[in-house]
Amino acid sequence: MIKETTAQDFIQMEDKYGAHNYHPLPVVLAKGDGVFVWDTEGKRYYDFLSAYSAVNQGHCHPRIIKAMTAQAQVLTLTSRAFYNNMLGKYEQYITSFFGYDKVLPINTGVEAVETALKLARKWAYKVKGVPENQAKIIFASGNFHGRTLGVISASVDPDATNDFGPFLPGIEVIPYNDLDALAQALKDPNVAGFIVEPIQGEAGVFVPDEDYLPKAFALCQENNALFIADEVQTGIARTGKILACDYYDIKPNILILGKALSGGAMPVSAVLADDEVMLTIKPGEHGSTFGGNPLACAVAIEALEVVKDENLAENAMTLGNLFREKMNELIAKSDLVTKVRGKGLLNAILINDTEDSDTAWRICLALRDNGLLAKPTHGNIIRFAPPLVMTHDQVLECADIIEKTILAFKK
Ligand code: IF1
Repeated sequence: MIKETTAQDFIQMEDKYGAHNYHPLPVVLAKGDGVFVWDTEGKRYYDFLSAYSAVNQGHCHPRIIKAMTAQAQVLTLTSRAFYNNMLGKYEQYITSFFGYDKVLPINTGVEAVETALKLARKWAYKVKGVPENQAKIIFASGNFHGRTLGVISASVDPDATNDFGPFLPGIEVIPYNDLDALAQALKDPNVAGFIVEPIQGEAGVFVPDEDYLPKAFALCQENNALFIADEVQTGIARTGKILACDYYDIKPNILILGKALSGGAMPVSAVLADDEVMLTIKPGEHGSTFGGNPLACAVAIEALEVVKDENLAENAMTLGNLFREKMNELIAKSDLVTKVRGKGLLNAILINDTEDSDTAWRICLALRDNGLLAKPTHGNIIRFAPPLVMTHDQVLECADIIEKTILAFKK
């Protein structure tokens, strides 16, 4: 009799054969469809993490999978050594979709961030006239832009930086949501740009003051510095608009996208900019083997078409308001939850405990038992970010699950 591989077996295999660079919630998933995922025992859960906003369109969206499997049987990768019949079509589509002259296609979010930083430096030397190797880039404290040595050089999180030094020079970190600090930093004529998340996801879904982003954008314009928006997590309809920057009518000089650009089917990221910035990089100065591969082009076009056709931004806006309304009702009933914050369907609740407590973790274990998967971003903050294809009734059902779990929870 062949022994059935149990969930515990899968966990032990990962422990034995995989790097220990994560601490996953103990659940082993085997299937995803829309807002649901199923574990190896067939138990169904609402996915309230959406792979950190990569499956905004829902797990295994049929249109995206159809486009992917069709292209996969024809041509997946040519490398950029040659032209192909998908890249130009995708480039025309995505630059028109977001309103930019050009796109530099890449793969993961952090590669897109690194690409944006290289573009900003190149522009600083070639256009702004910053002296060689003197370019500076301003980051916001509490940022999360990925895991490469370049971007962790701007991190203030010890877990992201300990024992990974030395770090990249030419970086200045200022407080998030602080316009005076930005104005002061921009006085340096060698500043190439300011990179910022419209909402800081990993930091705990920090929504800045309403005037922060528009005034930050204006300060950058006044000081001839590039405003660089990292919308890897907030983009693609997550916050109730196609881009979080759309709330403020600002067009970033450099726009960074990832995650849901593929609907979670495969790594697809992109950097968009107008010619003055984008054409500073010449042939042979930057690239990637898989950047803009035909399979990614087919997937990304369909993923964006789904966002448009299914009105996912409007849905995220409406259901996000409903979700925060229900969380505020819960806050009135429980002293365990003290605040809810977010925009659209990127939200988080604050738990009444210290950042180093395991309360939020234990609440997520209880939520798992009640059929909803979420993960803390810190010991006292739980992020709630379901796929944007949720229905009104499903949001109400999930709010009930969260309320039931919180009210029954013993610290
Ligand atoms: C993990 C965090 C979220 C991002 C923003 C760039 C990237 C990310 C605003 C890099 C990636 C992911 C990474 C993922 C968990 C998740 C995350 F917890 F790590 F911080 F969402 F908040 N800019 N965020 O959020 O994109 O290279 O990963 O494609 O497990 O590290 P990537």
